[in-house]
Amino acid sequence: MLDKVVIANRGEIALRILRACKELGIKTVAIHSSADRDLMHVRQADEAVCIGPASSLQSYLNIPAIISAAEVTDATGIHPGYGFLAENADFAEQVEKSGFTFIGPKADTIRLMGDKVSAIQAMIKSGVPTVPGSDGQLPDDPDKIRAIAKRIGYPVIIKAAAGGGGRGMRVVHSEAAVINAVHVTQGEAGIAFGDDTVYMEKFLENPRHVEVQVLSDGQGNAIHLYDRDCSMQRRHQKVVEEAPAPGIDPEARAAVFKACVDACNEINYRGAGTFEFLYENGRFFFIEMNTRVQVEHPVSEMITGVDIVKEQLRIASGLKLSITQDQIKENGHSFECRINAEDAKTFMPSPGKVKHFHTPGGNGVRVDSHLYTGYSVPPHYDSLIAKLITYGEDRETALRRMQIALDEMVIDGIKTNIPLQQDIMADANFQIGGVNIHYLEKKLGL
Ligand code: MV4
Repeated sequence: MLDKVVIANRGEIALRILRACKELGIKTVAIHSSADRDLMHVRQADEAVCIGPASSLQSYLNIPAIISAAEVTDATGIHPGYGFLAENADFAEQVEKSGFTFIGPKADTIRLMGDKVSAIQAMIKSGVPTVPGSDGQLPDDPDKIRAIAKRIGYPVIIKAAAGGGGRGMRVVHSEAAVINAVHVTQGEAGIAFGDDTVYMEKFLENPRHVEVQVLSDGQGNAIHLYDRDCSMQRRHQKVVEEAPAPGIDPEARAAVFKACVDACNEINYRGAGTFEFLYENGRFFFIEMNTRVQVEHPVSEMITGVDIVKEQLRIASGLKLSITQDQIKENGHSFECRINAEDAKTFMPSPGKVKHFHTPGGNGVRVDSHLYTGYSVPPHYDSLIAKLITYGEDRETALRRMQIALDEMVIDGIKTNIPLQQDIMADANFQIGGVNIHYLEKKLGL
């Protein structure tokens, strides 16, 4: 097992990783910016190193500073969490070249999935269903581009190969607009990512966002932890997630889970990963793969009993998965509400001092949060301050528990989106289940 791990992140996920390390008897090093000295996990880690000023670029994104911190503390592994450097293949490569274990996939795998064109091609090869599209980089010849769009059928969407997560995309409704849209997307991608490669897909008008959690030890053992529905989002920021995705045909689910596991074995995937799909009219269409632990991983833990972060640490230690597929049973239902330090109506960030923090509890309630009374939420980073997670033997029970937990939760001193979450939990269509990716923005009148 890894001896000592640098936690290259902050906030709730740093605390989540710290707790998993402690359970496994792994020593911990918190690295933090000068604005983050008072973070909960910094106090609780075995060692702490300040690696730079508040600005993320000079701290949590500063590769040499992070590797130096691993060197001076004699750490053996580095866990990147999510965001920041978690899907930066160059970081993973430099970590390994410096003699440390990167707790995640091999750099080449991160690179393969970071380029959405090569990711889609790998999925096609492994039998994962993809969106009808160019299945590769678009050619330069305008006649060929028009022919591809005609075969796919309008509307189509032009996406940057180096994009993802909603960046670098453009919808096209007619042949008259397609060539210009390709050129504009290429231009933007070249500036934003330094790579102007673009590809084309059929634009799905009203899909749900359903993703599949996998774990694979890179030693021939890959498993899935079922699906999550993350359709409740605004501007590509997820607001509520749940597991399993409700109302999906059991045969379609079984087929997509098998395809994801087969793909992990085919590419010899190592670590935790997520296959992102659009789901429309009973069918799954792969769009991207995330090669990190995700914010919403707890809902999958709740319905399977598997500790995803501990499995990440085991896999990185060279151990085999501690569980096989047939030892895992999908059980009950789980929701996660992301609690953000922001105005519930305007979504403006609301950093500041937490005057009082009271966490909800009771059967089936989990709170993943670094907050405590007296803590000041700094203005420099993401506004996620807590994840409120509930479990129930069925969806109704988990949802009711979430409503009760939201009512119990007290965060005084700063604004939070708890009122928005209460509105969503009371929404009749959300309660039925299976709303699409546009639902929340429409409800909010955007
Ligand atoms: C799409 C799509 C419709 N059709 N691709 C946005 C984020 C990125 N991961 C992919 N995205 C989309 N790709 C096709 N072919 C609609 C979206 C999309 C979306 C996807 C998931 C969750 C929220 C979204 C919000 C707007 C658009």
